Amino acid sequence: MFETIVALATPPLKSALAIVRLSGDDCFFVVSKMFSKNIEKTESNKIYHGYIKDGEDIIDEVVLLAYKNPRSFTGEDSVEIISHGSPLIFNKIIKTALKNGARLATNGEYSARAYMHGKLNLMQAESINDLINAETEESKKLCLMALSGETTKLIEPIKKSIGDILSLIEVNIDYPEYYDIEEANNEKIVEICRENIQYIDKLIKDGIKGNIIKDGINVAIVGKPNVGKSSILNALLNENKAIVTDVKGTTRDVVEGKVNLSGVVINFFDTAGIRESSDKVEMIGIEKSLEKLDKSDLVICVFDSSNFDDEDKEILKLVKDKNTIYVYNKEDLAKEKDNDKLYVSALNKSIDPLKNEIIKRLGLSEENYNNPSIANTREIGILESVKKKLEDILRDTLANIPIDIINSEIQEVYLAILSLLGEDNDFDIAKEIFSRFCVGK
Ligand SMILES: Nc1nc2c(ncn2[C@@H]2O[C@H](COP(=O)(O)OP(=O)(O)OP(=O)(O)O)[C@@H](O)[C@H]2O)c(=O)[nH]1
Ligand SMILES: [Mg+2]
Repeated sequence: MFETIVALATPPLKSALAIVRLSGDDCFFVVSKMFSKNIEKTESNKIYHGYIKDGEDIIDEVVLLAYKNPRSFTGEDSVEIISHGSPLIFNKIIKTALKNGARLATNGEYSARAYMHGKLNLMQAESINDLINAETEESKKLCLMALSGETTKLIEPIKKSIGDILSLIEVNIDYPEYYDIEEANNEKIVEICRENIQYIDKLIKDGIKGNIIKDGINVAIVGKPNVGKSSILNALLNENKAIVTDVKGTTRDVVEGKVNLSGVVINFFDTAGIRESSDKVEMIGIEKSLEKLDKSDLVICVFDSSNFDDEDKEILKLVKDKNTIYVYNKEDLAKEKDNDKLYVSALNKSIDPLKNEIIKRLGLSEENYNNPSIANTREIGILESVKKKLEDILRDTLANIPIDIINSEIQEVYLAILSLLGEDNDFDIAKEIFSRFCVGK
């Protein structure tokens, strides 16, 4: 029995219209108690016009869309009430639905039900949340490919070949007397492992690129004091966001700003200048700089073109293991220039060489923007563990480990693939995923 749930599907703000959604086994019954028409006999999807009422009190004149199961988003009987967009009205509609037997939906419960009724697999359901959070057109496009099931198709060849080898081994273990069954010999397992490892490796690489398009990257701007880090942030954002002065140690707290470069959201973090200091506040700021430096995907390490000293050398040591772009600011003050170095002048807003270098470092191709990829962090994590398991199986098979041990390892791989799609009946993973959704979804 699926209880009838209710939630606001549109933002909780004043607007022209609002949509209140209901879904559940007795949804039409609940709605009929609060609508001017009885919709219980609705046999196919239908649009009604009428009044939402609390007893005899009319709350609003509405358009009501009734979806007869299974032809609804959730696969259950569902209703969308399109009312006027006043918070007084939609809150009253929700309260009346609760009074008549519905309960409030939890985060992502609509998508969870669509998943439980087989309307979406887990990868598709996850992409709904990603789609809602997409900040660029390019990111939206990738999420739509996932929602339409195109991304799922990338997993199918793995599922099929691992499933095939699994059943072959099981038949060989259970019915060793049937000689006409193709033997699951080691060479076959080795071949399938190798093929899948290679294929998954490409999926992971493409997925990481897709993930950059979908979620953007974090970039820390670091350097000694006064080299022009905050000026660079301001030039990149084209806005005077961070305070700029000629006093060393101006920036204390991390200042953030976002820019869309080539359809990728770049989150910049301007940090406090790093140097030996005894000032308590400045020291806390420097701690924060080091933290950001450590956690960023890319570091912009800034130097002053007119002065490079021991403090810069210390900073070079800090960034040496990071993915770093070295930038020489204050190009206008440079006495001589080196062809290999990247010069900018934040003061003159001459910052394009840095923007271009960031785009280059993203390493994205047309293919990454236009083809489906497994761009979700959870999904990439599963693929990485599957690849690792397949490498173990390959090693064990080559070492002639008994087939029943290999068999249980392959079973684990198969289960992991199912968990990608949410077909392993592990509703706990599903619960964790849906809890990140907003309520009306
Ligand atoms: N000539 C010149 N001056 C610049 C340039 N960029 C920044 N400055 C100046 O350098 C000084 C320091 O700039 P900031 O952006 O505050 O430097 P910062 O690295 O953020 O300094 P801290 O926050 O103290 O670590 C200011 O007086 C800026 O106007 C540039 O391209 N050319
Ligand atoms: Mg600063």
